[in-house]
Amino acid sequence: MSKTALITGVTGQDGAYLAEYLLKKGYVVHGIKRRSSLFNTERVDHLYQDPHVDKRDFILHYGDLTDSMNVTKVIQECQPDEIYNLAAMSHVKVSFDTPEYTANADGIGTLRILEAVRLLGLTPKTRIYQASTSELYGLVQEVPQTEKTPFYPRSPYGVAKLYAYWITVNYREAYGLHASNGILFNHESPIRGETFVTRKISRAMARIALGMQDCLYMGNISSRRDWGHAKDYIKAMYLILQQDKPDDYVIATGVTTSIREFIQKTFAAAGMEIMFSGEKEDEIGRIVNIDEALFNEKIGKDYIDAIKARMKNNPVMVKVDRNYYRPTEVDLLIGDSTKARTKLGWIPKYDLKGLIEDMTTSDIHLMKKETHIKNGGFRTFNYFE
Ligand code: NDP
Ligand code: GDR
Repeated sequence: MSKTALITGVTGQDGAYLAEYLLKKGYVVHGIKRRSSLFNTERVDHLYQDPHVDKRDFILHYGDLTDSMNVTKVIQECQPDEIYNLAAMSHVKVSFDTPEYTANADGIGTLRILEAVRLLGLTPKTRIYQASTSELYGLVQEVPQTEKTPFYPRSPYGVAKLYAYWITVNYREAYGLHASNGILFNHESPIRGETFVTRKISRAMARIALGMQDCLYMGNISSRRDWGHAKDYIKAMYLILQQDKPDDYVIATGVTTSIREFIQKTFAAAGMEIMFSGEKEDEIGRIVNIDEALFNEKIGKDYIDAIKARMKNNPVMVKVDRNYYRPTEVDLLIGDSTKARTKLGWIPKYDLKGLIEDMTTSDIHLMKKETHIKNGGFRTFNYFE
């Protein structure tokens, strides 16, 4: 008998990779998608199955974590062996604009799932994974951060996730639910949301190299993150739910990098050397050197003259815009995932270089497609968020 999994947030970065991974393992995968005025399933369209086909193994349900009745109904319908609760308003900066909604979806949403499992009598059957986050550490109390490091969240998102973390622990202790937290540090990929910093940088690098964008406007580029690849991190989620006993695990690479360095590494991946000067809001990043062979290989010979002219006439490619600053910032994250590596046997395949290579290759390809569309006389759009 194949196992059944329910993934909330299946249309998101992690949900899409996890769905693909579980389907390959022979699972029947149910996912919750939100109703939207446009199709919003691009990341899982390759997994889509016609509802008229018999014996589907990938089934989408309309739903929303802010709706208890819906959450309970979907869980009752699919009777899952495993629930991966990945749905969330996941953007830290946006959570300052929508704090109440974020608390409802990210905090109480988790409670709705736990309570539904309990009330439906599924406690002995259903295991639950809660998408906890390194944002819980916020103003870090210890370096590196482990499962024992005290939390100090710094955003409405972090605070909502703090509730979700503890209610998961509480339901485990109070009712014996197999409910676990994965405290995942930042993880990225070619399908990362375009407004998160790594994807914003990777897209902008490709657009600038292809002459489609002038400048990359950034917020605080001094903060440091521990970045891994989403493909590695969804495997940790799966492993956490395969353990006999529920528990909480830090998932991280143990390497921390500043946003500034990430920009430099991303441009360098296509042969462009960026040098920074100035301070705070006056800091700028200029292109100071081009590795022609690498640029030609990654971007194409057709674009080399334009980038050389750019270096001569208008070398500033990165500027700071304080609108991207956050009211309270998380300055430094670096995780110690020894527990996950020893107990789960989790070993990530990607390092930062591999991650950047994967993201930039994909975004260069995507932006070249956009140049073809533009050259064909059609309009293309860019969103500066
Ligand atoms: P995404 O933002 O890519 O995906 C979030 C998903 O949640 C989307 O499918 C989104 O739907 C859905 N969603 C949002 N609000 C609701 C709601 N009210 N009801 C139902 N579904 C909703 O996030 P990631 O894939 O990057 O992250 C997955 C989870 O892991 C999130 O909970 C995030 O907070 C957490 N996390 C992520 C980390 C990371 O670095 N990526 C690190 C640590 C934790 P739609 O597509 O319609 O917007
Ligand atoms: P984060 O990711 O807040 O860590 O949350 P994000 O990529 O948004 O920011 C990382 C750091 O970059 C700085 N930054 C900018 N960020 C964005 N988005 N845009 C900018 O222009 C910019 N300039 C500088 C930020 O200030 C921050 O310091 C992510 C999300 O996936 C959460 O859901 C998840 O829980 C955590 O990672 C772990």
